[in-house]
Amino acid sequence: MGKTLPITSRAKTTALKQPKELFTYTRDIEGEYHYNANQSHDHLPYFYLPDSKVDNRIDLQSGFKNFKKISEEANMSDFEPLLNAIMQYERDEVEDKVEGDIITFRGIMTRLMSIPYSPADALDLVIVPFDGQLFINFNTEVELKRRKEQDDRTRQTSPREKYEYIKKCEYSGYKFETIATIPQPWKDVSRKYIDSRHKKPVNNYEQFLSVIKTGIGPVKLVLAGEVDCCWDYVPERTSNSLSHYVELKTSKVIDSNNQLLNFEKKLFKTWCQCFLMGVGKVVYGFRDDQFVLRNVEIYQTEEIPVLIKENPLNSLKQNQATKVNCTSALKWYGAVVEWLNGAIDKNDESISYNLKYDPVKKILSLSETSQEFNGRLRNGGLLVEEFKKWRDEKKK
Ligand code: 0WD
Ligand code: CA
Repeated sequence: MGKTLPITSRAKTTALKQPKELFTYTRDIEGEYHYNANQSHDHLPYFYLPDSKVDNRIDLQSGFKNFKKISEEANMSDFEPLLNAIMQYERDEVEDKVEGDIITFRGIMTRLMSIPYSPADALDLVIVPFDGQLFINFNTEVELKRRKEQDDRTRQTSPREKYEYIKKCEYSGYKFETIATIPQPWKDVSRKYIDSRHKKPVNNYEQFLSVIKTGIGPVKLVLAGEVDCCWDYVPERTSNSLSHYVELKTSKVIDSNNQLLNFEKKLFKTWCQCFLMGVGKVVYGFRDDQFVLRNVEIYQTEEIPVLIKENPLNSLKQNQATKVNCTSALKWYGAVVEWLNGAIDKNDESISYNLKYDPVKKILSLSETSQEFNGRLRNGGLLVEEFKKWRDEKKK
């Protein structure tokens, strides 16, 4: 039996809980995960990029050939470390299991939230009910295949220079992270480190992950997401640390109305990403066609909806149809989360679900799946035996 939700659905209210950090974990340069309990904020980088550095015309493509890049496969099989981290948190820090109706990655909720404004992007998720909670991940096999096909298509249909340009755009985002952050607070970092940052090899293995609790309407969520860096300091009560976090982004300098509208779409997605986790600030590095960093702009997450709303280009008739609206996106998100929460029996562990967004029909559909996602370790696998055993023992 299938259930559907049209993308025109909106919740009536958008009562939101302020997100709070529960705990953090990290991935190191070898791809190993560490649950570091209280010390893990030591691994959170700090933002440091004075204007005088930007004036030096930093090259965001240098070192491209030496990019230490994690494979999509490895990056996607990362549900297990989250479960391990939850297990350690439950064992070492709290008496009970972590509270929440839905447990997933922030990136997945960002994708769901932005569907009405990216209606051409398909999405395939897997939902596994277990122990009164819904665990949600990408349907990794489908998602990996889609990404690979997309990459092959670009490679085959565009000239080699164009393909390389696209790859360099991706690289420049990680390069910006490397040149805009320092590993410790400024007072603890040597001048030498700061002055040679532009030569540091770039990788996307290292991640600092924050696991937070939040809620919309009656539904409680636990979300895990990557945090790029810290603005100033991590407060003593680390549950209040989210507003001190920063999301780093790069984009092309804006020099036409069309580019501005494009940027606004990106800014909207970034807002979803940060808003969902309570990340306080966004820093955009703007680069030119030669990948030279030209200027840097800082946004407070909470001011972004206003900026988007007040953009004069939006009142032009031809732009009305595609106009992004943060409040409406939030109401859509509320509708999706409430629908999922009501449609699935969280205690019936015999059924797993597929949640698909179909870009042709423009609906979200939920269907029971015969595939075994519960307990499978490989692609698409979600819950692992150790986690299930841990929770089962807790119940006794
Ligand atoms: O299927 C899985 N098991 C999933 C794993 C689903 C969702 C996430 N993850 C893992 C990935 O390692 C992901 O990188 O968790 C990490 C963080 O999750 P998230 O914060 O929920 O992811 P998202 O919000 O989509 O992206 C945050 C950052 C990105 O920053 P930008 O500025 O590009 O939004 O995570 C990084 C990237 O820095 N990231 C990746 N790094 C390497 N390979 C990838 C990727 N494919 N995707 C995102
Ligand atoms: Ca980023």
